[in-house]
Amino acid sequence: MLFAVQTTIVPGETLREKFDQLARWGYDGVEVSGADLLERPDELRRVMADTGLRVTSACGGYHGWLVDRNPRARALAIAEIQRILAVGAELGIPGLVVPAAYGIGARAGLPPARYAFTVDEDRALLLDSLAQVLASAETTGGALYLEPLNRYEDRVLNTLAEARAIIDAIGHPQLQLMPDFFHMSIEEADIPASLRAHAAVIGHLHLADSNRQLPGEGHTNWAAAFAALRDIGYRGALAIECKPPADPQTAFPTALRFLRTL
Ligand code: LER
Ligand code: MN
Repeated sequence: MLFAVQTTIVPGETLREKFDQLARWGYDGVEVSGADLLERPDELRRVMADTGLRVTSACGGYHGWLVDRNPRARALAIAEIQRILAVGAELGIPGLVVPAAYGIGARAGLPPARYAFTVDEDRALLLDSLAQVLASAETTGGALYLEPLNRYEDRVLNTLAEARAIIDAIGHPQLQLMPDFFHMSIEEADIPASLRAHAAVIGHLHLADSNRQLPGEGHTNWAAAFAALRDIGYRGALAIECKPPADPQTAFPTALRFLRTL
């Protein structure tokens, strides 16, 4: 397993400072923003070559969403995601993390909540967007890691099972599942059981504890979760995406030591 950290939560002004910092702490890799691939691919290529750190993935960093009621915003998301995958494939970055949508509505579920959308319409938009992205990804290469978010951040995909249904409906090897432990701590009844159930399509993972702090700082049962990952033979990357710690110089090395004990 490769342990990575998102650049957004690592101290440093430049990509190089962040990569150097992660290498000093002993992490295996980095999750960059999709914006790095769109806006500074040459700088990223140089930093990757100089530090030897693996870029395990990109996450976000484009405009609009795959499910967006504004057609121009959805078209922009599709075009930028296609471009990120193409540049990523050139740089040897395996894939991009994409939620269906972020921050454009919740599915809180308690009465008397009412919604100005239907799940079927959202699902149709998602299937159409993914088909367009995958059509170009077949030529360029690069995987799409589909990420369910908790009900307060995304109204479309909240559970691994909901994302799996989309992945199965499309049935494309470049479309894979991206479980995030923070979202799972809200939405999954049994995290290890869900990881086992969807093992066949997991391409990447996000790490944060139940309170979105570093792994080891909340009440997630990490021993049980990693037992499941070991049992399913997961050999990919796990990228930390959490609230920036108050004391990064101590907290990030402590979290890595904790993860390695698992
Ligand atoms: C947002 O909560 C999140 O988990 C990100 O990974 C969205 O892609
Ligand atoms: Mn995430």
